[in-house]
Amino acid sequence: MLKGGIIGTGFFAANHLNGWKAVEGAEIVALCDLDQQKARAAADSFGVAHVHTDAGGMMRAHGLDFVDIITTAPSHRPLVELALSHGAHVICQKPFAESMADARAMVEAAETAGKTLMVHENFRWQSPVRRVIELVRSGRIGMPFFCRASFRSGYDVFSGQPYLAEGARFIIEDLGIHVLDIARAIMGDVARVSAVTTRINQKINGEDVATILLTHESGMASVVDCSYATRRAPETFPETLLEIDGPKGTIRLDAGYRLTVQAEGAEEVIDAAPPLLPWAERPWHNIQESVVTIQQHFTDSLSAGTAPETSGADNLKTLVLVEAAYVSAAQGRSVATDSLG
Ligand code: NAD
Ligand code: 89Y
Repeated sequence: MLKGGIIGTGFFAANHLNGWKAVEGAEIVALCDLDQQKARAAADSFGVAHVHTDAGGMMRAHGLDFVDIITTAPSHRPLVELALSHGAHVICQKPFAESMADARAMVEAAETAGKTLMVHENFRWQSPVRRVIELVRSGRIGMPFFCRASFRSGYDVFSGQPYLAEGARFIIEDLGIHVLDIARAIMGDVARVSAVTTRINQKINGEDVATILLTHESGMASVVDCSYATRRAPETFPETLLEIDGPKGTIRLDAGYRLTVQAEGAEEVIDAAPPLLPWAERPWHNIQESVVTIQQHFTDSLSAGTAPETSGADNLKTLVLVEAAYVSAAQGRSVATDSLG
């Protein structure tokens, strides 16, 4: 049984704590938050024996195999480097870093330490999305030549996560990052990015609408469109809708997790709704289930000594799309991903 410690017991941490209880092969033995009351409340709710306010102190006290970092991006680099210096493997929430330089430094530090560093990039692990990824990888529609990955909602994310209203950057960095990662998982790595952004909600500082065109290394294209300013019914938060065309057919993931595969003259319609886990709550259950799946993948990767799919090194290729989208939107031009270092 791998022994883990959590750093950060804020808004999203209960999902991680519920998730770890379901994971085979790992357990959480200690929690840490700068705010002792929050850490204590989480420890009481989830039966975790040890509470800390200092991450280094937690690591010295418990000889942890791994650390699960559930803080916002500004603290990721110091905490990841601290965990690696204590010989722990790391799973770290997205967005991995505020800059490519910090992200690369963390990946290099993990390589030097010989430890696993994985990013909690969970949307590609949502079971409906995973079904689509596996269908594409199985060759069912042939080599895809087009993907649309779309996340459009009017859901109020600011009451649970007030920091999302404060930053100069919002939807690409917070949410688009997941949708860009899904496009990569389906269509492969990306050579060029073009983006148009706007802010509809004047009470926030960042952009809440982004329309992004990706040119993949294969030469094929994806459109990634995201909005938190879209009032429509049904409200699809937090579903990513997908449409992928290949030479042999089309795969669509529509609202309500309705998955349609039309290939070689036949049509299959599948109810791909994620299970509602006992502790989960609609509409978050889709995200909540993927937390368990990604944590199990991290644990299995550690046990097998293999690199996780959403490793830190892999995530650099998603993070660069975020950076490229902001540069493109600011400068009104398409941006080559390899021009960003
Ligand atoms: P939050 O601000 O509610 O909680 C973060 C907690 O970390 C706070 O309690 C804070 O005191 C603590 N903290 C910060 N620095 C610390 C340090 N050095 N030592 C110990 N504790 C420290 O944030 P949140 O809403 O829980 O989000 C955390 C991260 O999870 C964000 O990066 C967010 O983008 C991400 N998130 C991911 C998903 C997903 O589906 N993957 C969903 C929601 C949020
Ligand atoms: O922070 C975001 C995430 O990762 O998933 C949804 C979210 O909570 C709000 O956009």
